[in-house]
Amino acid sequence: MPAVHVINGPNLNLLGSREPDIYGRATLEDIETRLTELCAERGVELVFRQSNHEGDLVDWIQEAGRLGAPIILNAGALTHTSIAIHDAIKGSGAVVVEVHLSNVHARESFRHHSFIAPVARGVIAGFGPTSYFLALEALFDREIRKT
Ligand code: CA2
Repeated sequence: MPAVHVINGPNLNLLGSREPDIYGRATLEDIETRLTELCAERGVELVFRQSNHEGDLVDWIQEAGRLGAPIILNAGALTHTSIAIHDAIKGSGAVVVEVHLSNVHARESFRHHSFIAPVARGVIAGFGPTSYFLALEALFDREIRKT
């Protein structure tokens, strides 16, 4: 069974250190730890990555697509700008759940548009780290053979 790939974009390495009123106090490492536990309970491997560079995200999406691995993707601000990520998802055929910690629709209008949503299987936003856990649950329920 392919691993679940979690891909995080620019500035998400800062989680837990700044803007706790918007993004909460959990660090990316806290999220990784909990996702690893949830995957272990189901006997599924987790690949968890973060980069501040768009090309890394494109490479990792293509890689997951080749492996037939589902992706939980928080592309950060690239969500609202990146045609390259849109094309990578479409071209790789990867199953993607787009996630956001914050409710992007309740924030500035430039966060309301996503280049990822049209090529994602689904979108979860606004629940802090729980957005990632809900995305994993959705993948287990809909995309990954149950153990
Ligand atoms: O809500 C989300 O998960 C976002 O993807 C986070 C992005 C933002 O550009 C999106 O519109 C919504 C920003 C990630 C930056 O995270 C920081 C965390 C702490 C301090 C500074 C930035």
